[in-house]
This record gives sequence, C-alpha cells and structure tokens, in this order.
Amino acid sequence: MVGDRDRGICLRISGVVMGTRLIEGRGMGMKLPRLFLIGFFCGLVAIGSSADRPNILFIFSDDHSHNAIGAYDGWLKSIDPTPNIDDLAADGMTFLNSYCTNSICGPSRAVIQTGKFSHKNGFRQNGESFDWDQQTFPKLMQQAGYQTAMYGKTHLKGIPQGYDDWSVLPGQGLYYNPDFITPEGKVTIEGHCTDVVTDMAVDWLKENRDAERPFILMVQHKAPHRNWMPAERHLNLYDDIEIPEPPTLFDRMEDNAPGARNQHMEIDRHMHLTFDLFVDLSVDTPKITQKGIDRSAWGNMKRMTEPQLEAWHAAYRPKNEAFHRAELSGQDLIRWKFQRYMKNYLRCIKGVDESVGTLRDTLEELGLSENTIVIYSSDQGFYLGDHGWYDKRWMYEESMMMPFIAAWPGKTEAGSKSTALIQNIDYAETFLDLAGASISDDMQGQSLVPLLEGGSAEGFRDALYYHYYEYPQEPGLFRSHMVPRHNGIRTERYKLLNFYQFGEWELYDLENDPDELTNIYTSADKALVDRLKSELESLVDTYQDDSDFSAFPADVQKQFWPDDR
Ligand code: SGN
Ligand code: CA
Repeated sequence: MVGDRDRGICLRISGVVMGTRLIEGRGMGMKLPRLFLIGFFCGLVAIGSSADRPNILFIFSDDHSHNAIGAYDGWLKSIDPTPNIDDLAADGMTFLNSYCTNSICGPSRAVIQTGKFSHKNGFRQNGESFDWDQQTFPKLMQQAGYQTAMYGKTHLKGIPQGYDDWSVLPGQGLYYNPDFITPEGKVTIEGHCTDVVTDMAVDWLKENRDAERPFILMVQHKAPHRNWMPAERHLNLYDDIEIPEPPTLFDRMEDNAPGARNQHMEIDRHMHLTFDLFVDLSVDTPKITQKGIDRSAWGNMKRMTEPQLEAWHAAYRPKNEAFHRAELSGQDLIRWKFQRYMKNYLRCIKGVDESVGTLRDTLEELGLSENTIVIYSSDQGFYLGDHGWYDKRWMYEESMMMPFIAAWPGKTEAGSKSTALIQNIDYAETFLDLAGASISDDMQGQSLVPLLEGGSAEGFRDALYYHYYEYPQEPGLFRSHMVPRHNGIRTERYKLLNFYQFGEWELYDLENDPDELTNIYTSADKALVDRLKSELESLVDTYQDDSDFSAFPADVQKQFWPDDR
C-alpha cells in the first residue's frame, strides 16, 4: 500500500493537472498541452506511488438479494440465476458477511459516495436531496488523477459532482425506453434500461475514455427494482419451471416485535395483482379503477414501441387467462403470486448478469482486464418471499445483507471467500486506497484492500452499526412499507435492534437461529443484553449519531400498532 507521504505528493500534483483540464473543457481538441501534463503527472505518480494503479469497474444493481446469486449458495442457487456473476466470484473474492448501514436505496448510495453514515452525509431517507457540494470519493479520485464516470441510477437527486462523464436516471427511472439526465440535458433512449446503461458504459470504455489515465467506472442498474419489468428477450424465461419457495414463505412473524406484524410488505396482503404482477394490465386499463397504477408498468407501457408491446402481451396474456381460470385463493394464491413475482425478478436479474458478462468481455477486448478490479454489489438486500415478504428496510439479514464480490487479478485469490464484517461505509476508502489517494480523516469506514490482498478477516471489525429512518410513512398500498425506525448492532453472533419510537427491542442469536425467528430479548441472559446495549451505545458515540431517538407518545404508538398494544 502507498504511504501517507506518497499520497500527499500525488494529491498536490494531480490538483494542478485537474485544474488545467477544467480550464480546457471536456472533449476539446487541445491534445498537446493535455498530453504533456498527463505525461508529467504520470511520471510523478510513478515516483510518488505504485506505478500501476488499477482501474476500478463497479457494477451495482438495485435490490439484488444474495439469495439470488449462485455464488452465495442461497436458496435460489438451483435456478442458476447468475452464471456471469458466479464467474466473477470464481475469479475473485466473495464477501459472505457484507452489510448495509441503512437498507434503502438513496441512503445506501449516499454512504458509498461519502464513506459516511446517513446522519453525517445528511441523506437519511429516500426523497431527500443529496448535498453534492460535500466531499465525495469521486472528487478525491479526480484529484488523485483518476478518470471518473457513472451511468444509471443514483436516486440522489441533483447534478452529480465528481464525475468526468455521467448519465443518470431521474428518480427510480423506467425499464422501457428510459429518460436520462446528462451534462447536455435530458435524453430518451430506446431499449431496456439494463441494456441501455450497459451500452453507455461500453461506449465510454471504447470511445470516450482517456486511455492515459486509470479510471473508476460506476455502472448502476435500475434492475431488479420493483416493479419487475424484464427485457423482451427474457419475458418467457423460466416459464417451464417452478421456482423453489423460501422455507419461511408462510411465517407469521409471531415471535418478533409488533413492528414485524404491522408492516406493509406481505406478498399476501400488500403485493398487488395488477400493480406488481401485471395481471390484466394493458394500455387500455382505465386509470380510475387502478389507484396509483400510473407508477406501475401501465405508465411505462404507454412509452413502449409496437413490437415491445406486442411481445409483452404475447408473454403475459395467456398466463393471465390461465390464472383467471384457476380461481385461486388462500395459500394457493400466495404461491401463484410468489411464482409470478420471482420469475419477473429473476428475469430482470438475468439482464443484469448478462451486463456483467458484456462488461468483462469488453475489458478483455480492450486489454484492460489484467489491471482492472471488477466489483459487483447491490444497494441492499431484498425479501424474496422470505417471511412472506418483498421489499427491504429492516436490519434483519435478508435486507441488511449486500452482495459484494471483487476480482482483482493478481491480488485476490481465485474463488476465495471472506467472512470479515464489511459494510458499504467501507467502499469509498477502498476505492481511494486502490488509487493510492489520500483518505480523508472524517470518513467512517475501513479500506477492504488488506482483505482483498489476502489479509485475515479476524479483527477486521467486531460489530456493525445500523440505523433506518423512513417512518412514519403515509400508509398506502403501493409505495410505503411501514417499517419503523430502528438502530442496532450486529456482531458475529448476535443482533440487537432498538425500535426506539415504540420502546421495543429485539435480540437474535444468529448462530442458533439464522432466520431470526425467535426474539430472545426477554429470555436471554441479562449480562448479554447489557453488554450488547453498551456496545451499541459505544457505536452511537464512535460514529457520532446525534439523531432524534425519542419515542412516540402512547396514543401514536397505538395508532400505528393497534393490534399489539
Ligand atoms: C418505491 C417502491 C417501493 C420501494 C421504494 C424504495 N414503490 O417507492 O416498493 O420500497 O421505491 O426503493 S413503487 O411504487 O415505486 O414500485 S428503493 O430501492 O428506491 O429504495
Ligand atoms: Ca434498492
């Protein structure tokens, strides 16, 4: 690794280079002074740090559960959902204990940009606006001489800063024929979002990259986010198979704190046949009968081309007719909804997996694969019918986990697995460390580089801190999922959660109860509970979480959790 002194040299020199580039402007024909300065810069970097700084390709999807990745050995492995991501894992390292600090889209991404927890970067919940003026890792990478580019979903609002080139989806973005915000204004591009974003990244690698400098390229897919609209070529994938059910599909969360029974994320009661599963959905669906339907596939279908629409109807109409003939109810209906949900979700993942293959092939074709670290991750986990749910947000394992797989040729051992407790708070420092750039003192994570280089997982981190904020929400069938605020600590063995708005606690022994089915908060040894509470308090102090932890008045508690108090 590069020492701090060397980093200082890099930073100062690169500041000069970047300043000059900015004056010249993007893509202009002033090749001579630029090349001269880059040559000058490279020479100094070679003196001041390691000669061959790796490129970084960061492929990031939205809501991809580790259970739907073959390399994680999850319960969907038999479907073989991700052959290309599994190849990446075979070439690199899979992090088995990789977690989010706040399992929701925008906040997870804000943590990655800044290397700081939500309470420090100011983006606690979706819908807020990220302050792009603050320090972010891509700005520091630029100062260290890296070229930076980002394509796809950010969910952070505002104009991205710190990227030499970028094109981002407004908000959640659309699956078919999406709009993008670019430095030149808004554009609409025909195609499926996953393919369009992949093409942007490939074009940049082939045509627009400055071959003289190392880069970090962020490819951030919308898929497989709700509502799960697959690409045309995947509409009939998995038609002839049954997706295995998770062991907890019919769990009623009887032993959890009341919050788990008062959420709005059940396949049974909250997943909508039309909104989520496209039953009877056509462009002719009268809006009036389908509250909120404009945010679903219905809104996107109006933008489809004729051939796209034909393919869509050809795939779903016969299946919808069969569904009506079956007249399902009770557990049979839940099972049918699970199948439709999971097939569409996995079809969207197939597109993402193909993107990983295309991007790695492109690196190979360009002779870049040997000096590029490729990382695959997703903004948080997701419920795939586990406990009867979809969505995320909780500190429970299914949603707190983030896949993280990294292949760094010549450095990561092929097919290796790390059990270190890592978190998205670590990514910014990892990128900076890879670049030999200076790591700012106010960042709150730890570089993963020593782990990638084969260092021991032991002692890397004893405990993870978590804090989710998006509550109360306006109750509604489609958008909100009513997960109460909570913070907590996860150690290698235990997880303690504090639903402080309601004065409720949960404790799980992950060794004996990996599915978190039995809350042992009241039955556990008092010394254990006290120890974990005091460790949680230290984490709040260490990370300086000054959030409002006050409880709701009793009548408000009763209003949100009527059946249990
Ligand atoms: C949308 C979804 C929700 C989802 C949030 C957050 N509803 O509101 O189901 O929990 O995004 O997801 S939808 O009507 O738009 O489908 S996140 O990944 O962006 O955080
Ligand atoms: Ca997400």
